[in-house]
Amino acid sequence: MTITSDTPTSIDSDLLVDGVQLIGGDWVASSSGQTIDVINPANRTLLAQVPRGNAEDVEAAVQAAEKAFPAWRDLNATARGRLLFRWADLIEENAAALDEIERQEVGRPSWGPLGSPGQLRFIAGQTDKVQGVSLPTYSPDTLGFTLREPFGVVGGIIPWNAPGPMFVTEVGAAIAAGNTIVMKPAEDAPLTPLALAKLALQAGIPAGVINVVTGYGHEAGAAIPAHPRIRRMGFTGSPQTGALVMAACAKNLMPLHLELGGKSPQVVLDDAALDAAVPSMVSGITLNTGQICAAGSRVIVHRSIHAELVDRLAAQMQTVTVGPWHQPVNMGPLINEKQHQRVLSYIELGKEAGAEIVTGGVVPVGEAYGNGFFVQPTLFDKVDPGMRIAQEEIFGPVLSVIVVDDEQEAIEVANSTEYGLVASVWTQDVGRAVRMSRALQAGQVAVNNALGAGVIGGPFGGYKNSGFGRTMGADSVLDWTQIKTVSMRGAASQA
Ligand code: TXE
Repeated sequence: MTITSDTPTSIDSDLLVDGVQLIGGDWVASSSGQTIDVINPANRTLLAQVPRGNAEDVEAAVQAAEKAFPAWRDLNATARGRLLFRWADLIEENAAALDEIERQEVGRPSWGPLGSPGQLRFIAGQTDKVQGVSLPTYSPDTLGFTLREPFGVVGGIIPWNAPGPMFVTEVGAAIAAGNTIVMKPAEDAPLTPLALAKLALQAGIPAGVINVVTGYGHEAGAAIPAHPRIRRMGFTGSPQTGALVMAACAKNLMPLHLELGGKSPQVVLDDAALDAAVPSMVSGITLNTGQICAAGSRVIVHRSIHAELVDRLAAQMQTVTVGPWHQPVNMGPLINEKQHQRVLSYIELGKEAGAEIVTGGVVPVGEAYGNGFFVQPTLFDKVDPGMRIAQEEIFGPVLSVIVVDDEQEAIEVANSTEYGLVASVWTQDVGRAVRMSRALQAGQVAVNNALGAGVIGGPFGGYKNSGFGRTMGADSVLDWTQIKTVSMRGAASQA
């Protein structure tokens, strides 16, 4: 296929928000008046500008969220749910426009119909299922029960790799529980979150319930966990930034959940059905150019099928076409220069450590790739479990193959990183699948699939350094509540 460079240079959509952020239902500039350019990473053309928000803007957003909170908290749960369902309907109706915005700012080919409305509907259905329990009491004159209540104004910080789904699931769960929120999207991909916030207003979610302050992490981002009147936080991003956010929360004694990176193992046992496994494993590391926290970046394979698997993975990877997002390609560019350098330097590290490149490992050349942050999907063989490419999150389309001799060794290698987000196992034996599902240290285990996709309402989150707390499922809504125990008796009761 011929790749050409006729990448569009603008977004033609009513949902595009340019130059403003959302505070209390108003679209406003930053108090500094400064802006940040948002570019298409396939060709570095300017898509829009967003305000360079700061602590002053976060303060304004907190005030707007405080104003909106009492009425939102007191709205009955059915009515709150109905507004979230309406938001999901609008997201579905505008799926094509949202997909175009997200594709252009992230630089990826279409993922097809967005999963966000389904996840949001699941969350919307939880609003009237936030329940307490009745409790035993020492005296029959007393009633004891718990209430689950929102925290008040909460904050969220999300990354750039899947800005739409992350915005919807974080905001959806927080407001389903009755909180009002101040969100800070990533500076590289704020346009989809702003478009989604616009749809939330159209759906009738009141002004001030969702506020979006755009800007850099060290400015607008840092101001959120540092804010004394924000009561809880959700953060998705790198472990390093997650630790900074957690330290800032600690100063304010603010609880939070963290969804950090991964180094997901793909354990391929000797009875795996390779015809299905190979395409799935390759798409698991090339989807979104490998910039997915769940990406299955380590293949841990039984020695008896190692050679065959490597041949098949290489052949499959070579069918992945790389190019500008609008082409019928499978894989777009990386998000930015920093990420490009990071991935290329990990490829160098792998080579220096003695791993062998089977395919890829280079930047594609040609007119179409001139300005974009492209890299070919890369397969490393002869990887030792201790190598940095086998231990650290690369966040790019780089797959490392590690050979093992038995199931026990596979488990040990799979569990040998600091991460524990997703783990896949490929086998036709149910007994082995059960054993592996229990033994793998990960928040999600996927049997005969990569990425752990296909579940609606599955709680998503990490073990070990991949984080704590859960997004997406019913538990995510409960995570945004605090529990109050009430004991109650008549005024004249003696008990
Ligand atoms: O992440 P950051 P970056 C991993 C992945 C990637 C690496 C670096 O390995 O290569 O992280 O990516 C905001 N206070 N993941 O630098 O810094 C920032 O503005 C408050 C995995 O983009 O974590 C953005 O909104 N906020 C991950 C968000 O944090 C701050 C997805 C994430 O940026 C801040 C992304 C600060 N001091 C990267 N500094 C996943 N789990 O999917 C930055 N931010």
